[in-house]
Amino acid sequence: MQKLPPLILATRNAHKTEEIRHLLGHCFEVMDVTSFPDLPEIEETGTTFLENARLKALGISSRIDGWVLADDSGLEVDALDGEPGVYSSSYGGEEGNHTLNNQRLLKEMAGKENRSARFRCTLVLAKSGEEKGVFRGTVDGNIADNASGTGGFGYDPLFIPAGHDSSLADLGAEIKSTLSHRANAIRTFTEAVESGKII
Ligand code: ITT
Repeated sequence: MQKLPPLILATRNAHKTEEIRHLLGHCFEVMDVTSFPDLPEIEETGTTFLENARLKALGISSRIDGWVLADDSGLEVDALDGEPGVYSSSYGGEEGNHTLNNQRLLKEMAGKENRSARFRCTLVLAKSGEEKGVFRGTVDGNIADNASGTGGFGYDPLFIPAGHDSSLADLGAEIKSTLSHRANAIRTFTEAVESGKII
C-alpha cells in the first residue's frame, strides 16, 4: 500500500484509540484528539450512531488539518427494545461510568429469557469539514448473567459473542480484534483504502 497520511481519531476514549491503533497501526500513524488540547468537546446530540459519528467527524475535521475518523458505537439489547443504543455511554446515569452502566444493564435484564444483543459501530471519515465515507460493523451475541473478565472496556464483561462461551472481557484483546463491531467496521474502511476509493 502507498504511504498514508496520519489518521486523527475524533475520540477521547483511550480504549477506542488503542483498539483502532492495534487494527490500523501497520498502515497509519493513529492519533486522537487528546493530542490537540485546544479542540472543544463535541456535543453528541444525535439520535443515531450515524448522526453522532458525523457530528464528531465534521466538528473536529473543520478545526484541524488532516484525515479524521470518528467512531460512534454502542450496545443494542433486544429484550430492552434496542436500549441502551446511542445512550450506551451514560446508561447508568453518569457519562463514561462503565461500572454503573453494567450494573444498570444487569438490573434491567434480571429475569429476561431473551438475552440476545449486538454491538454496533459506525465510523465516519472526514477532511476539512466534509464527509468522505461511512463504514459500519456489528457483532451479535448474548448478555451474560454476571460480569466476567478484565479485558476491553464498557460492556465487554457482560457481552458473550456468538460462537463463544466467554465474555469479550474474558476473551481478551487479540480475539476481540478479530470479531468486534469495531474490527468489522475498520475492515470495511481498510478495504476502501486499499481499493484506492478514499484517502
Ligand atoms: P467518544 O465519543 O469520545 O468517542 P465514548 O466512549 O463516549 O467516546 P460513544 O459515544 O460512541 O463513545 O459511546 C460508546 C459507548 O458504547 C461506550 O462508552 C461503551 O459503553 C459502549 N461500547 C462501545 N464499544 C464498545 C466495546 O467495544 N466494548 C464495550 N462497550 C462498548
